[in-house]
Amino acid sequence: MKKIKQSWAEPYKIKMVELLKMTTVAQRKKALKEAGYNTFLLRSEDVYIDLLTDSGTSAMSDRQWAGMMMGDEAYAGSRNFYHLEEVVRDVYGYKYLIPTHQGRGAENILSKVLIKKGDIIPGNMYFTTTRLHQELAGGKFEDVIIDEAHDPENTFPFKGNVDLNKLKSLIKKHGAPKIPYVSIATSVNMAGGQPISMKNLKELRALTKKHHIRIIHDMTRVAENAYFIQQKEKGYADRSIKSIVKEICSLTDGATMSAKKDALVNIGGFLAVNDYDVYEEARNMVVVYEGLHTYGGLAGRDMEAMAIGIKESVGDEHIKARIGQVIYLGEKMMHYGVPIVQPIGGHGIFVDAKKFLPHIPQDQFPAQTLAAEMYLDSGVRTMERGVVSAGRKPNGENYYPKLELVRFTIPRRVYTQAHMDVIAESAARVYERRDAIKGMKMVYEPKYLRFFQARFEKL
Ligand code: PLI
Repeated sequence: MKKIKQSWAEPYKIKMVELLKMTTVAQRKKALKEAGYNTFLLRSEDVYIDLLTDSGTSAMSDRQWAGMMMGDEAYAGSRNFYHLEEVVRDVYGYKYLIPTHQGRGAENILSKVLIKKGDIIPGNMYFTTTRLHQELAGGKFEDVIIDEAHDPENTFPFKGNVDLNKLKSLIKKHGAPKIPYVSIATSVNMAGGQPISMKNLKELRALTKKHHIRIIHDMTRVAENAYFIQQKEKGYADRSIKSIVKEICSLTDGATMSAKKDALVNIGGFLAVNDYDVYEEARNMVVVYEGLHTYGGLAGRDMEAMAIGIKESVGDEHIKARIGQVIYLGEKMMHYGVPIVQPIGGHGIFVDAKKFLPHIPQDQFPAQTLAAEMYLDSGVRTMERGVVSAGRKPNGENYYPKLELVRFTIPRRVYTQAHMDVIAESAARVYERRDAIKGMKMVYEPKYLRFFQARFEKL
């Protein structure tokens, strides 16, 4: 008998729906012009399928909503804080917890606590807010990700890995005391949601231990990284996502978390560390920037939803369906010949805009242009992850990243497979008419994180 394949499917059913507005091409043309061709400046009402980000856009479960009703809104010592602390210890294993309003709140505090002027912070590719906080604290980020990560067509399964030789040269050049920590992201966002392997992380732990350098983990998408380890790394096929997540965390000294991604909440984040001294200083600082250390800018109900979301986020069936949907979209786009970053990553499909629009030079913003064209075609909102996102160096020069990508980010538990079909077909239509697409010029550039608010005009 022929073996019939077993498809993945969502481990939930839909209890409530949000109706979407359909728009015409003429309406989208107008909306796009008003938004300065920046998809961040569109009104969400004018968007049909919103793939801008997976941050804060996931659907909460009925249990999380029930948790919201159990918020203890005391100024100090909220019950929900203690629940969250217990869950963070159980699921991730970090000792001390400081809640923050979102990930960058934790990055700000951590950078201020650990970085001194002139310090070097090596990491497996930059992330926008993370690097900016490191720079604002007086540090300099140095990319030590493996070269494969900068090549969209390289299919190495762990493109989030650290090149240990690059790190060794940095230690040699600057000396370990100048390196307060190595900044390690699981599921490297800017590389296309690419995972780091457990083997690489273990080797990194051994090297950093030798030099007394901390590893700080950007654990925003740690469960998604764990899925790739389970699927692709030798010795992990029979391990649960939960146990892999805990093992990853155990190889690091502390973490910043944007709970708006993996942890399935609309707002929230935290800093978690094992070192009491770091905790003490961060706890002191959180009251300046975020709020008391038992709420850190969050309502009690937000902390409760986060605690429940963290538990759901490490479910094997949840992650299998979550990444199954991303892979479904990616394979469909590849079927139409659309050039995407490979292997398919955890939180979205990253289209290679340099390859999609080879006639548009990087300083005419191919990825920004393509994101605008996608919206025009179908009302699907995507995001630029290229030269605009990369921004400028502290000396004012532009960063020119090798990767010039458009991110089709999939919110968790929000869209259906039929939506994925519509998205892939729209990308295919834009690809068909790619030769006629012209680039853009930037007409307004904000000082910080320019991709959020920059404005463009068509050439
Ligand atoms: O958006 P925040 O402040 O909660 O978190 C910042 C942040 C830190 N690290 C990583 C890897 C992120 O992806 C991240 C935020 N990402 C956004 C907003 C995104 O659209 O990918």
